[in-house]
Amino acid sequence: MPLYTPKRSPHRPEGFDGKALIGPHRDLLHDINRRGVLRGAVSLGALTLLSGCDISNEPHLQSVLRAISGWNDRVQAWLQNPNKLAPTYTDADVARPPRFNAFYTIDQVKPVDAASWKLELAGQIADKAPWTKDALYALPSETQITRHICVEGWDYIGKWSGVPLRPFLERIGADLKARYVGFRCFDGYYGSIDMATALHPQTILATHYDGQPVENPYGFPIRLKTPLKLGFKQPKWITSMEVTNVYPGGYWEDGGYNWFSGV
Ligand SMILES: Nc1nc2c(c(=O)[nH]1)N[C@H]1C(S)=C(S)[C@@H](COP(=O)(O)O)O[C@H]1N2
Ligand SMILES: [Mo]
Repeated sequence: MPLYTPKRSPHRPEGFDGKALIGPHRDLLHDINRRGVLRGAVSLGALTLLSGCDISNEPHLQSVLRAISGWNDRVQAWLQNPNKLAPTYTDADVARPPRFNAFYTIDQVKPVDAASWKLELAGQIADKAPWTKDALYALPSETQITRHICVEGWDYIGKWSGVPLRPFLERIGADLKARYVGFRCFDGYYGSIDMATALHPQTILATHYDGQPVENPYGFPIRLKTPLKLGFKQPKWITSMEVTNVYPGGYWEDGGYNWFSGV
């Protein structure tokens, strides 16, 4: 028995007719592909696959496309910036509480036991000793107020604090020339990012939201936070981290979605 019941299936719904549906959205899709930030054609099928969007639900589909298109615009703006820093916002913009999402509903979220929880390390890392929550929470921390964007067609501004990934990788003796950093999660979710994103100053292992420890539905005790990637690239309730040259894939990516999904 799986622990969690997926709220959507990584398969095309029966009777999927991409051509008929694409009509009214042709311009938006064309726009997204022309700007090409997603690196590879975005098809309506891929979008519905990821978002679990009911493709007969036109308003929803439209909002998904708009969210991606808007995100593309912002990404373009960052690319003009030599430091490639994502925009940051003010305290007044912060959503309280944050908005929950997972591949199952919030009532199915299982508690992580703080005392027995450990961050396991694997792959091209010199010091693979596991980390306790207290040891991680004691490391120097940085705060960012950035926008979280989910391909389902919504976003919010959040205030996340935590351990910047780069100095953490250096500290544990990770091979910074490896290609991927992969994560496994308490709920069976998994994901991976490219090393450039892992080393970016706005990529952190978030321990706090709005000054309080990250609450359970949002990934206690640590979750990845980076404004350079879409929401699904930011695993919550991380239990292990691996540095590797072997493509680790991800929960949605293995269902056919764009792995890069970011800057
Ligand atoms: N472990 C785990 N991490 C996950 C997910 C998940 O289902 N399980 N969903 C992802 C998606 S699609 C989004 S949009 C964000 C939502 O993060 P939030 O609940 O903090 O807003 O978590 C991401 N990380
Ligand atoms: Mo998401």
